[in-house]
Amino acid sequence: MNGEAPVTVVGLGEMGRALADAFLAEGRPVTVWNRTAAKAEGVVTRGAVRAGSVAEAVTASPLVVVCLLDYSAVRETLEPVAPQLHGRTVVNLTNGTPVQAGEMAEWAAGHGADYLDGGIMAVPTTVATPEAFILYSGEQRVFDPLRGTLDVLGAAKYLGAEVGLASLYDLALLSGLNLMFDGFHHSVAMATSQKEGTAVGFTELLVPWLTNMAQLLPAFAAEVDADLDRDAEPQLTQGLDVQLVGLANIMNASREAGVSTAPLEPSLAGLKALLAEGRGVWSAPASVRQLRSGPPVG
Ligand code: FVH
Repeated sequence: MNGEAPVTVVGLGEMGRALADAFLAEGRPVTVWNRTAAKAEGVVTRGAVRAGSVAEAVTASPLVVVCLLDYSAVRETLEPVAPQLHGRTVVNLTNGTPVQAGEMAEWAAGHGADYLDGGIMAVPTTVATPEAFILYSGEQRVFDPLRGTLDVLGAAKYLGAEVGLASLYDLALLSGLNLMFDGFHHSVAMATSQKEGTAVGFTELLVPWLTNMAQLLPAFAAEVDADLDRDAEPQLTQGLDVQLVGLANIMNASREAGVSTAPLEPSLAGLKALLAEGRGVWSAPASVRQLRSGPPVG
């Protein structure tokens, strides 16, 4: 596909508009459709063509990029135009689960369309900047010719043919982010429980602390891989007794400060489960194994 190949963007929410703008900025012919037509006004002013219907939108380009609220919205939008998708490629950047991605890929294949699933690791303001990257999965023969086009939105990272991989990694990355924010909220609640404490002053200490600690993650990750591959003995360990005393101190200090310990309860349950397995030390592989084998909650 060359630099002038047209592209259709279905969905002009915050993210869809950013995607359409990125293609427009590259000088590419862009056709757009959104359920609420008024949201197309800005991108149309900047050069996009507003399609009068979904059918008109998908037939305007060989590549149809979809970014809607969820997969139900995607199905609701694309099902009526399934025949028109034949011979085209759908790149679905809507947030969803690996199972939903698999079902969508099967549905697309059943209608003669190629399909890639994607996970956007960016916010609308960082689309098309060096900060943005987007995960893709699906058949490599579909991804390879589109890499240059998709790179316009943010570095295109191809994860493999298993179509659920992009959403799995997307959601796993978001899980890391959510838990980091939970930690931020809890630690700020503790630090600001004294009248001397300010969130800004505390965060000046938290950011370098977390940044330094994050440097350890690749070494932990290598031990997790070695454990999964060949049951290797981890070297990066700490006594469970030390961990439990440390966590009890954090929780007691939270209570003393009138701050909920709820965000810390899963950590406590994890350490207790390792103890129940007869382990004397904490290690990243043991914690990951334990989470992978634990009963699903909720
Ligand atoms: N915004 C972000 O920072 C994140 C970054 C990472 C990726 N996410 C995912 O991107 C998808 C879209 O998110 P968004 O930010 O564009 O969301 P909204 O601005 O709320 O726009 C939602 C669009 O979905 C359309 N829509 C909703 N329901 C339907 C439906 N039943 N049929 C057709 N279209 C539907 C909505 O249309 P309208 O309300 O304007 O008519 C918007 O186009 C999402 O998966 C994020 O998780 C964004």
